[in-house]
Amino acid sequence: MAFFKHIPVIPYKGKDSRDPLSFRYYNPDEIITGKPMREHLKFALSWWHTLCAEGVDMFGTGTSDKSFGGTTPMQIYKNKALAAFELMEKLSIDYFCFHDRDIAPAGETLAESNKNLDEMADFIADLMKKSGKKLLWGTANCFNHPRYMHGAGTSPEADVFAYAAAQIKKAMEVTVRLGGSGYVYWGGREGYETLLNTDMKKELDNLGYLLKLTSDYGRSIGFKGDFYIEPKPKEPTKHQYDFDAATVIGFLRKYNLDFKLNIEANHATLAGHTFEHELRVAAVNGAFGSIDANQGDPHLGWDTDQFPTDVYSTTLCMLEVLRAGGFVNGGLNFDAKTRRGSNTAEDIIYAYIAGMDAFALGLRKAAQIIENGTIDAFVANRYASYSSGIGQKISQQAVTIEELEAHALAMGEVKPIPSGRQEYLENTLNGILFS
Ligand code: XUL
Ligand code: CO
Repeated sequence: MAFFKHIPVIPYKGKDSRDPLSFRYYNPDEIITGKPMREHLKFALSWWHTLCAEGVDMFGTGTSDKSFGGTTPMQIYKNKALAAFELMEKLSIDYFCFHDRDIAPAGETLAESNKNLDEMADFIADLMKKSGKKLLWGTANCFNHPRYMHGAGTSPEADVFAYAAAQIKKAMEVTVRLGGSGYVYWGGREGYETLLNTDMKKELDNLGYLLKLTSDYGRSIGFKGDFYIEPKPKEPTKHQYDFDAATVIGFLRKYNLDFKLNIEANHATLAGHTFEHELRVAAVNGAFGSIDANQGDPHLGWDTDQFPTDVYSTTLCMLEVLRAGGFVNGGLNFDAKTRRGSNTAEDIIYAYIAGMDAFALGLRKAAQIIENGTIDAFVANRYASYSSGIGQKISQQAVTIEELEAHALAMGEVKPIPSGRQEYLENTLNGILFS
């Protein structure tokens, strides 16, 4: 069964192509700095936006139908799966990501939901075998149902904690069964609205414990991939505990969790950071893992999950990825949806082409920035004072406070401090971007 019959397999036609159903920059098997583009980028389709989101917002109902011709719940979900694999084939996307409730309908009870999930996991496993497509990561949706209104691991109700643990256990099993290389925790409602009703310490301790219990369980059933927390500062709660990369790293250390981070562009900007800042914080802490690729709108203060088209941002992102050594178990998941008014099947295709080409161009440009070397050389030289003399001793952390004092007293005043050359560097970047 084909749902995108009129859409061909999207070919790479090069940068001068005027065919809107072609890639201009994404050439999956082309080698860039030693490996094929598809391995650098590891694009993933997000099941929830692509196969489930119908364009509902707080002012209106859906504008597109995602039942894919199905009439019963299981038929609808099977058709979603068929559509997902057709899309991945036509777009040359090698991976996908899902929440448990994206791939199978919730039942009346947890047991029934689990049964539906098992049936769909078998169905998807078969499609994976036939197509060679892979699971980048799985997760559990512990935020949508009313039972999670005060959180899952951070709920004041112990029964909710237990339900969430059981739901994550099952999602972990399905992720392992489908060979997932990652498991994501996005703390959907793990946060608070007012301190007046909140025991913050208990909530954080419980959240740490839920992550410990469920990730230990994942290891016990043979999960070899990475666990990730996906930071987000707000939305739906006023204050989410996983605020940003730095906050999450502190949390992981406190609760002794061996996790990495899944950095999302729009969450970074909601936290008042750039995307590349969050990636750098993850990398310098050994926690760079995976990416939710999208972009926000600077004029709207919420998580708009737009397909990423800002090449300046994709370039700086891919520069961080290359410098971090590339993806291991992670990849670029398009946690992005078409605008409510872009409601046709073609719009989904155009959106993925736009996002994939923006990242493919970003990768090409990031590789050029490294090859060009001007920016790296500038940075290395900027810190050259730490390579000899007193600076070298500081770098080696082998200096006494008295030695530093003697050095400062003897110098009189520090010699003129070199410029940071920000504008020159920004122009250097533009020179590479627009060459
Ligand atoms: C929500 C969000 C989620 C996570 C997975 O903002 O980003 O879709 O990526 O739960
Ligand atoms: Co996300």
